[in-house]
Amino acid sequence: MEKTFIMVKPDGVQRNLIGDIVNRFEKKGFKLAGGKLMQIPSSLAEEHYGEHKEKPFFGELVEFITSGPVFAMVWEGENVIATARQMMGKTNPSEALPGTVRGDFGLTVGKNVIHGSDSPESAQREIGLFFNGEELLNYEKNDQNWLY
Ligand code: DAT
Ligand code: MG
Repeated sequence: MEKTFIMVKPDGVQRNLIGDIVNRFEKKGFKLAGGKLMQIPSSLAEEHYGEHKEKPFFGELVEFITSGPVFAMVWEGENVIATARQMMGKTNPSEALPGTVRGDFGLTVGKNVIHGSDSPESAQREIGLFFNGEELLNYEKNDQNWLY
């Protein structure tokens, strides 16, 4: 089953949004494979956001994502990568629709509450950066027969 990397950013943790965000993915029917509260070291932040190294906002981005604890998660389910991006809303919260995480909770692109992998390649890469094998659980869930 497809997996994706989702992270509540430092602003979301400080604003008590972990529960709401986890709740959305749970209720949708996705399965939590792993999750942890962590403070990201600069080296990991720079690698995670490597594709943006040349952008003018790179320094700010790394500073922000390392500024406090994040809640990192792996969610599993059919089409979870693309569906999670829809549930997050557009990168700039001013363009994100109501009903999405960024549309409901964000105001500015610099503090947009949530990260989610944008493709199967980034999902695999990001899950590998943040989680080791033992931290990801493979288990049965009773709701699955009602979802698939
Ligand atoms: P996303 O997080 O939707 O995948 P992205 O990969 O293009 O968006 O950018 C990564 C993060 O960088 C984004 O969540 C917020 C920040 N960012 C993007 N564009 C920005 C900009 N123009 N100014 C400031 N920060 C920006
Ligand atoms: Mg991105």
